[in-house]
Amino acid sequence: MRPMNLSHFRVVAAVAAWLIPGPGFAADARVEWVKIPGGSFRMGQDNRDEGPVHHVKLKAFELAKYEVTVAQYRACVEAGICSPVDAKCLSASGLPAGDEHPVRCVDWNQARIFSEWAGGRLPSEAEWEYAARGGGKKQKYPWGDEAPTCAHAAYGDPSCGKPAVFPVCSKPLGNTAQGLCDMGGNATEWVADIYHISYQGAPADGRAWDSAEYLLRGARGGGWFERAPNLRVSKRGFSGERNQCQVIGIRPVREVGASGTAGGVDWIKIPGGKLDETPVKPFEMARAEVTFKQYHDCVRAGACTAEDSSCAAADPELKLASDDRPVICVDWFQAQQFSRWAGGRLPTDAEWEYAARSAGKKRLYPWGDKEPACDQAAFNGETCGVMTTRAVCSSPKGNTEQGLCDMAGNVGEWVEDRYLDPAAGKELGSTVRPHRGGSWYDGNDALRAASRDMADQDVHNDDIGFRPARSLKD
Ligand SMILES: [Ca+2]
Ligand SMILES: [Ca+2]
Repeated sequence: MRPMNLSHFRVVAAVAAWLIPGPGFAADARVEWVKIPGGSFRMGQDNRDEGPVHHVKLKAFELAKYEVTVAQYRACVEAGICSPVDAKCLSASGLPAGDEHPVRCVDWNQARIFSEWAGGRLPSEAEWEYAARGGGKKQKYPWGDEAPTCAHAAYGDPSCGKPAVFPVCSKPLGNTAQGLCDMGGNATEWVADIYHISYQGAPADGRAWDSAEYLLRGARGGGWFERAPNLRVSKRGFSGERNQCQVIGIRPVREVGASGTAGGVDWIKIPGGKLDETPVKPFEMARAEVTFKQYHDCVRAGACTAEDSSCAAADPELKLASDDRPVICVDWFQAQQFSRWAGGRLPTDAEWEYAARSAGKKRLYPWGDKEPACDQAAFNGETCGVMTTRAVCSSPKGNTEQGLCDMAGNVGEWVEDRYLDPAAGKELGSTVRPHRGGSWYDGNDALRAASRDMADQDVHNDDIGFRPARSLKD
């Protein structure tokens, strides 16, 4: 491990019994996705920050039917992925916060992390407005042009009583043509974009606008306390990225066919067996670490967020950011995004080690017990020359018996599980993840199949990448 990140430290361990099952992802999130057909539309209106009106063309996407509820968010906290909401903020002013009410008091990063856990991401501002217009229609409110009433939206009109949040989808008259609830009012909704004071220079392809003008993030749809004009589909709001306020909640988006077979992954079947005493079912694993080229295909498809390019380019003479080399500087969530886009998931810690030991054999390294040679792995070997990554699968003498490349060295690989403290036999922290196999920066010991390193799930490091796995259908 490179010494650049103090949140990392090495623990070498070989006991698989500490493993706990990975989080259940979308199954626990129970998001109801609504398909929004692609098209082009005129975004905004010529009024202060809502202009200039401009053309945006979008691919089809899927948006959550309703704002993320208190119960959905709690499932993410219980899975160890999301950080808890400030309960005082949620119940401030006597606002209700039952299971079916929209979660609020989440900052932008909490919203992003929930969305990724649910198999999606935060919508771009363009996607949000296109969806609020019932698929890009020229209309004033999510339901059409009719002025808002208490039956259309949870909002702050005095005739509707004391302003309050409602259980999601309580105002079906206000649904969009595709059936999205509460796009006007109830919780305001974070979007992915950095807020800009006009649309001058905004992307025309529906992507989030993420260049910095101010460090504010967009939030759309008005809210439970707002007057009627602020429910209009073009109305823009914003807040500080770290602000947890009583108003703003979450609605995730995902790519259509997010569980497809994209990514050009070469899947290798790994037969079932035992890792020491732990049974391992047959599964498939990517032959190679995911490359920069593969990862950038996912970014272009809008299914992955870009790697940290400043991290990847920190040592330009090492050429780490080459197309055919393993992608680095991606956090655990990005590794998950790509894996889902490719029709898989991250391997469990047990699957990874089982595969590295050529289907569970008792051996130190993928090839046996001999110490690594320079033609078996990209690693910190004394006689191997400049330390850097190699094109994936260019050290075939180091392959496993099933043909997996670079399970020792090149880049360390994120796995799905949380990290358990070997001494205490319990979680080290809900945000710490193992990564396996050692890297171009490590010596022999870290390359052992049983060696386990760890990092916070948010870090982007120049020696951590990943490879996906997928379950075999019965
Ligand atoms: Ca809303
Ligand atoms: Ca590796």
